[in-house]
Amino acid sequence: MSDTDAVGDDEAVADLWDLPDPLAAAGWDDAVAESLEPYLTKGRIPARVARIEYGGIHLVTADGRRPGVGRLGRTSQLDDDRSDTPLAVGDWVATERDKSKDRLLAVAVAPRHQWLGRRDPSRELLEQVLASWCEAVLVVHALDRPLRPSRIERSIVIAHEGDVQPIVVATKADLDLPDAWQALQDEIPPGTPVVAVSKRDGRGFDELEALLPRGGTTALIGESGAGKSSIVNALVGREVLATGAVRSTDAKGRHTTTARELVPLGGGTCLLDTPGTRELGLVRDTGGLDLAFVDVVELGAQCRFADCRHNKEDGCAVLAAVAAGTLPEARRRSYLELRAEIEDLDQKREDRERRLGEGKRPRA
Ligand SMILES: Nc1nc2c(ncn2[C@@H]2O[C@H](COP(=O)(O)OP(=O)(O)OP(=O)(O)O)[C@@H](O)[C@H]2O)c(=O)[nH]1
Ligand SMILES: [Mg+2]
Ligand SMILES: [Zn+2]
Repeated sequence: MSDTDAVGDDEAVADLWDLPDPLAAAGWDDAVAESLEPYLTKGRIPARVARIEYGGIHLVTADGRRPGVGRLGRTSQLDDDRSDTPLAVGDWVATERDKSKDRLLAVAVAPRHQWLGRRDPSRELLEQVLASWCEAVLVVHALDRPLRPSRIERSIVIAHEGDVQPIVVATKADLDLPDAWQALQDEIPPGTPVVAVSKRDGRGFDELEALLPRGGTTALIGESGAGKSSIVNALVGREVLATGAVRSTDAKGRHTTTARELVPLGGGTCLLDTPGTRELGLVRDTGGLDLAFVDVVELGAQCRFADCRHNKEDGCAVLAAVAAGTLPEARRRSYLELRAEIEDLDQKREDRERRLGEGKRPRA
C-alpha cells in the first residue's frame, strides 16, 4: 500500500450537509434549544461547529454548512472554568452576521454537558476539548499496532469524565491477530462494549451501528492510522473522508486527517472524526477513574487496609486477584499509573493556587 490510497475530500462531507433541515441533521433537539436559548438574543442565529482546521471553522445553520468565524480562543459567556477554552467541534453556538464580510461570527457557546477533554499538550493545567456535545466515543485501536500501555484506559477515563459512553473498536480484524485481540480485551473494564470490525470484509459494522446513540453524536479518537476515518466511511456507506496508508515498517499512520469534523448520518445522528492523537493526558478526576476501573475498585474494597495502594501490602485483594489470574496485571498497573498521574496534577494545581493565594495577600 502507498500514499496513493488516499481517497475522499472535504467537498464530499460538505455535500452531505446539503439537506432540507441541516440543523436537525446536526442533532438539534429540545435539550440543545434550551441550552442555547439564553444566548439567542438580538437576532442571533443558532449553529453547530461542524469543522475546525488550522484555525478555520465551518458552521452548520438552518441554511447549511458554510465557513464562519470562530473567535477561536476567545469564546464568551462560558460560565465555568473553561472560559478560555477555544471553540470545539460539536459546540452549539449563537452567531451574528459579520456584515462587512458577509460571514457568520460565533459569539456565544452553549454550556457543554458531554465532552471529551484532554490535557492541553502545551499548557499542562488546562483542558483541550477534542469533541463537544457527544454522547458516545469510539475508542479506536488497530490490531496491527502495539498496544501502548494504558492508552485505551486513558481514553475510557477521559470519556467517563465528560459523561460520554465509551465503545472500544478494534479495526483490521481481517488481519487475524488473535493475541492482539485478547490483549485489547484485557485492558477493557467489564461493562464497556468492544467490537471488532474490518473495512475489508465488512464484519462488525452492524453490531457497531446498533451501539451508536440515535439522534446523538459519536466521536472517534485513536492514534493516526487506527482506522477512524475508514469507520466513518463504512458507516456513511461511501468514501467521504480521506484515508491514508500506514507505513509498512511499523504500521504507523501519517496523520491523514487534519480537521475535526462532524459527519451527519441522518435523523440527527452524527459522527465526529478527529486527527490521530498521540498524547492523551488526564486533566482531572471527578470519578471517571473509578468508573473506568470498576473491577479494581470492587476488589480494592476487600483489601485488609482501607488505604491500600495495591502495590505490595499484605492482604491486598487486588494483588491476590492478579496472582489468581482473575485480574490482568495490566489493569492493576494502568490503574496505579493513572492514579499517580492525577495525584501529581492535583498537587501541581494546589501548589499553583497556594502561590496565587500568597501573591494576593495584602502587605503587612
Ligand atoms: N486491513 C485493513 N486495513 C484497514 C482497515 N481499516 C483501515 N485500514 C487501513 O488503515 C489505514 C489508515 O486508515 P485511516 O482510516 O486513514 O486511519 P485514521 O485513524 O483515520 O488515521 P489519521 O487520519 O491519520 O488519524 C488505511 O490505509 C486504511 O486503508 C481494516 O479494517 N482492515
Ligand atoms: Mg483519519
Ligand atoms: Zn489492595
